[in-house]
Amino acid sequence: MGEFKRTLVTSALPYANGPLHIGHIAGAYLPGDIFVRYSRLKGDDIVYICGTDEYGVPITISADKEGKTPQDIVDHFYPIIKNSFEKLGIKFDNFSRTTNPIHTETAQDFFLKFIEKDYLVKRESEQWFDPEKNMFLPDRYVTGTCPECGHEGAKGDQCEVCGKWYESVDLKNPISQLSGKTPILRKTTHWYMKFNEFQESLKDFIDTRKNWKNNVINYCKGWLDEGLEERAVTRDLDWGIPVPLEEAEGKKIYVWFEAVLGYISATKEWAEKKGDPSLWEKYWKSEESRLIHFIGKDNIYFHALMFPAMLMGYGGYVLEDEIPANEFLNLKGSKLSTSRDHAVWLHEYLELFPPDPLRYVLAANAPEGKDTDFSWADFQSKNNNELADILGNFIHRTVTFVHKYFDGKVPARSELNESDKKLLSEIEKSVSKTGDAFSRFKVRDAVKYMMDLARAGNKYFNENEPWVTRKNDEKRCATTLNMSLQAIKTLAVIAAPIIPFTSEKIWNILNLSETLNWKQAGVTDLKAGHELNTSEVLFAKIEDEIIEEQELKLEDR
Ligand code: B3M
Ligand code: ZN
Repeated sequence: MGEFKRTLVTSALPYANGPLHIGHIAGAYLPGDIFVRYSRLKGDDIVYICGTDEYGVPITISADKEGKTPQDIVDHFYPIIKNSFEKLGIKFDNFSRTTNPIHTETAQDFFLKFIEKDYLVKRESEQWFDPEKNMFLPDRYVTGTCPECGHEGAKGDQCEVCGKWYESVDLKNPISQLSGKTPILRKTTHWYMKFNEFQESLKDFIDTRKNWKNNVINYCKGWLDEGLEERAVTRDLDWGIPVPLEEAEGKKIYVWFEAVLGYISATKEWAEKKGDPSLWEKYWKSEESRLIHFIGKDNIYFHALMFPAMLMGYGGYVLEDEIPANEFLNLKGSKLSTSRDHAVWLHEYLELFPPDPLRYVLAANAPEGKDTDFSWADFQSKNNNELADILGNFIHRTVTFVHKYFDGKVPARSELNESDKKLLSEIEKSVSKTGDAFSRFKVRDAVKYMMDLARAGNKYFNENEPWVTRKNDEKRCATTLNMSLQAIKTLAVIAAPIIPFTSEKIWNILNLSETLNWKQAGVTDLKAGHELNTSEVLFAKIEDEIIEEQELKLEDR
């Protein structure tokens, strides 16, 4: 990490208008959590921030549909979302809410600062209005044809297909989501952010982000080439953070303008909870601090252009060092959809299965370079054939052997043969390779390198046949088991960011006094005579009927 002393990691703030599904997890949360866990294991100074996004049209539309208030909606989903993250082991240092007062203060402060610095300008313009419902139709209250790529049924604020963020008045063939009719244009006043003034600084910013993924760089360059434009950052809406100006009665701050600031307010809240209210500034206002956003590809514009412009505009803030944006995870070949209920819901999964198999499967199949696909059949096969048959089996056979024939104590190591030495080198290699992959956000590679060590362990065990040498070469047998246990120790560490619950179990079986940490990876120092705890089943196989039930459930929807 070089020049940085500390790191602040964020994952996109999920809208509190529904539960989480596996698509959310694969894109913005699991990759973030894996990186943060790896960094924590190394002892880095790192803070992981998230929270629910509770304002804006996505929330009011859900409320309209359910006949509830927006407040009811967000109060209902906040604990559900928080609880699902916890159960899956996505471990934030603070999981906040954008309806908390500290966030209102932060957002209004930014707004006023931009007025003061003349980055916000008041303008009268025409906006879509639904005469039947007698209201303006901000953002997703209208759909239409994307002015950029021609996608039909594009949302009013942003196109899901090309990622473009536009003014909803630019949509072709607009339809009101409230009445289903064509809206009319009516005059209203809004405050516009002069994003065009950030064109050059953003270009320099993007040009100096050398390690960014191609997808992020390419999107940004495309938008910069088109030229940035002034954008309205207020809305005619009841639900939202009030524009802090007397003349702006009833106007609210646009949800994207304030939601990204939720990262800052959630860090402030974290610092307050720690009893050191100014601590947040060490992470946000220091060049020694590294800022990383984990997001899905649909949020690139807001994190790679809009938010940096806001941070530059305010002044004194650190800018993003990395934005590892992921592509999408599909479900059996088609896009996950909340409205069509085409999803595997996290809270439902967690009622039936332990967290680690899902973490493993989503990490092995992370949509890093392209969209990937989830299927229950693949889930079953990765659980049964990889986690249970390779990783679980290697650990279980080794530990039960030691309990059966060596009284549960680490057998002594004597002279090493070629095969032992090869295993030692596999252990070493796995540490540098997984470490490198984790630090570069390559969770697919990390999974593979971790599993390669488990495979090598099984192969080593088979080739050395301790069940034979037990009878004719006791020293060789003891060495084989000793070496296998050393490999297991390293496996526990390098697997921890991916499958933390299982790693803890393995660590517990090894009965080590130190807490699990990265320095222990590759250290083959389990002493002869050290007593192990008993083994337990690490991964239960999943039967066909269980998978069929899940498949049916999807089809029924
Ligand atoms: N809630 C959008 C989304 O879920 C939004 C992310 C905000 S991150 C500051 O795609
Ligand atoms: Zn488009």
